[in-house]
Amino acid sequence: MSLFSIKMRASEGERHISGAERIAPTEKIGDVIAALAQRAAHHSLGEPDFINIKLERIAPEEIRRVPALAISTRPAKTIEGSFEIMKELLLAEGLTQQEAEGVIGQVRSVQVMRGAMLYDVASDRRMEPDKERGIRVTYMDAEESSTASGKNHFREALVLATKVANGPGMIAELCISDDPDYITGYFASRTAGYVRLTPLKEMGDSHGGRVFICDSRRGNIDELIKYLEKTPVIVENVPDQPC
Ligand code: WAQ
Ligand code: MG
Repeated sequence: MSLFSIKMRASEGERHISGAERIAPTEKIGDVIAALAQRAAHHSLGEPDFINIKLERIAPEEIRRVPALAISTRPAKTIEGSFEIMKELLLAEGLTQQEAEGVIGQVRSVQVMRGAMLYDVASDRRMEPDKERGIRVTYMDAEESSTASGKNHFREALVLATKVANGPGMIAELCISDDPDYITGYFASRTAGYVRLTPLKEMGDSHGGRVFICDSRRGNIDELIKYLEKTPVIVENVPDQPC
């Protein structure tokens, strides 16, 4: 049976409203398309006037399968407390105080981007070819593709974080949701796993972003970008809920 990449994006005029992606076997594509169309049409950001659903067949030999990162939660009393934990986790990955504070500053102050920043510790520079758009990770899904129309933030984030953590030269990822009512974010790395951090912002704040931290001495940056944007990855053992 063939596998298809299914991508949905919805907008109104220039404004992005919703986007999602799946990898599903032929027999499931009808259900997945229906769920994504529902999701696009009923979004809290408004009704789209353009919905694009694109299907591409994927060669089975191109697909990489990886187990989901181990999940944990480190709740804090305050937002600043969560960022302290984030800093501690960055120091444990070998970043210096200055580097750790630098990347946390970046994710806290970033303007709206479609993708993520890519920060290289070796050169102390951002490596995205397009700094306004960032690096957009695509072609990934959980082994059991969801046909629910609602967004499961946790599940989709765990899939993305697992793909990213397995990239060549990757050290860690920081994430704050841009959804105004979703205040839980995470730190992720191959060694620490997927560490949920909450609260990372105030309710009602629509600021969010991602930083991928890599080391160009440990992996080639062009290969990393190609892997993030193009290599299809299926993540195994993804639960529906954190525990
Ligand atoms: N590739 C790269 N960057 C992305 C992608 C992508 N596919 N999708 C989103 N981003 C960037 C973009 O800058 C967004 O503004 C930012 O990340 C946040 O994206 O365990 O909902 O989709 O409960 O708002 C965390 C779940 C949810 C924590 C994160 O992110 C938990 C979330 P959002
Ligand atoms: Mg969002």
